[in-house]
Amino acid sequence: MIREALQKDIAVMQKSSPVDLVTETDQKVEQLIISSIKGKYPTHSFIGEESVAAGASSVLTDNPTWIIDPIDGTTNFRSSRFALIGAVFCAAFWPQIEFGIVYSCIEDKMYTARRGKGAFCNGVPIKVSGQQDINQSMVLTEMGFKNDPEHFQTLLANIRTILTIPVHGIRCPGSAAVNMCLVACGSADAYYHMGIHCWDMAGGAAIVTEAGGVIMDVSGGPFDLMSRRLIVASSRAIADRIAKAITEFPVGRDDVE
Ligand code: LIP
Repeated sequence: MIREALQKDIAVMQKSSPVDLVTETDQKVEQLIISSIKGKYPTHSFIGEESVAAGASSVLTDNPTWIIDPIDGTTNFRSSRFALIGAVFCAAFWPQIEFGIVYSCIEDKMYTARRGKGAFCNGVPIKVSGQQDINQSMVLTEMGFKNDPEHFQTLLANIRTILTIPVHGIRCPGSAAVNMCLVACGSADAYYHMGIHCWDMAGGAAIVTEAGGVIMDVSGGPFDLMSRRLIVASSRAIADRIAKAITEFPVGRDDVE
């Protein structure tokens, strides 16, 4: 559906800000995923990006829950048919993430992982680079959260701090889920972000963990799916170094309604 939509004009609607966009395709893909799963598992719960935008709850309960981002990288999708666009879904069987799926649909790469069973790209096992040295690392992050001068100041200061460690480079590819998969398959060594949501992180969290990566909160504490912030890395040494380098800014939580 996403690939087909790219052949046509894409009408974009703004949600909370100019960096928070939705298209008809986001909504259709989410409906398709939810209705397919509901047919098989009628009692399960769902947290979907577009359903939450329309008023549904984003509180994770102890019912088996599917967390869905129909298009992760909507800005890439609408603006330039930029190559990295992911469709994400994962199943969270509280308090654990049971499996994650991220489909990078332009590249036609299907990343999958199941707890304790490894991570794969198009069926081939993947693993993180194992890089331990921050000076040799490629770091990913993203620029968009909200249009707020104070937020931008901290965000840019963090990028400057990381660059001057120094690292090999910083990239902002535009899809949180695909970024996590790039770390999972060793194309990048770390990714940090504040201001994303549980649906951006859940599928990739399963994949990067099963690929041997480290996932933690930006404070250096344990990863919290509802916290809207994370660091993933090829090693604890790199994750800890990034946590030490960056300054936090408030982003709120997904489970506060
Ligand atoms: C997007 C993320 C991206 C981030 C955007 C947004 P969406 O998710 O994947 O990395 O920079 O602000 O959160 O909204 O396209 O699902």
